Amino acid sequence: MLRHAPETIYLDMDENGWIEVDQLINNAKKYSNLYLTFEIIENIINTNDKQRFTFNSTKRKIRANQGHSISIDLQLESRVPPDILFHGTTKRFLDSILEKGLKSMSHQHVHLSENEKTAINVGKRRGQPVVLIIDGKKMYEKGYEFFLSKNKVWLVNHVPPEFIDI
Ligand code: HQG
Repeated sequence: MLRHAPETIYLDMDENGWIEVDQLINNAKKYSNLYLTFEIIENIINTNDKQRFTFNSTKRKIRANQGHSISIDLQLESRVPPDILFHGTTKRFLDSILEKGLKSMSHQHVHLSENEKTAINVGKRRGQPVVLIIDGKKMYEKGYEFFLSKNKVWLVNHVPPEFIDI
């Protein structure tokens, strides 16, 4: 609901992905039978394994840190990426990726990580994992923009094949 389909429970998401916590609590109960309280939400934010969500400074609003499929502006500043980044995928996508590059597919961005372990886990979700090594340094030098989400996922719009190694 915070990343893909806020309309399913009639959430008013602003252009930066924020939703009023009170509305989330009320609408979750009314339209989805999901029981939430402020304490439950706070607990999720603090303990979520990938730190997917965050409060604004007043704790009256909540949003996902990244991973949206809907078009919102996280207002991230572009950053200098590490020289090497990783992307986890699976074998059956390889031919297409090596031909067309990494595309954002169902998400707003291509998701990259600083460590290989994360990429292995991401790839495992889809079958036998394959880890792609991305030349962040060369991409940056060529003018590609990189963003770092609050939960440390590197985001980029596209990775052309010439920057990808297996
Ligand atoms: C692949 C989860 C064919 C790409 C994870 C991936 C992640 C191509 C899939 C986060 C392609 C897209 C994102 C091309 C890319 N041809 N296949 N040209 N370009 N692909 O779900 O990175 O739990 O949109 O390799 O842990 O798998 O939701 O991206 O396999 O961090 O927080 O197409 O989602 O995080 O899949 O996953 P996705 P992803 P959360």
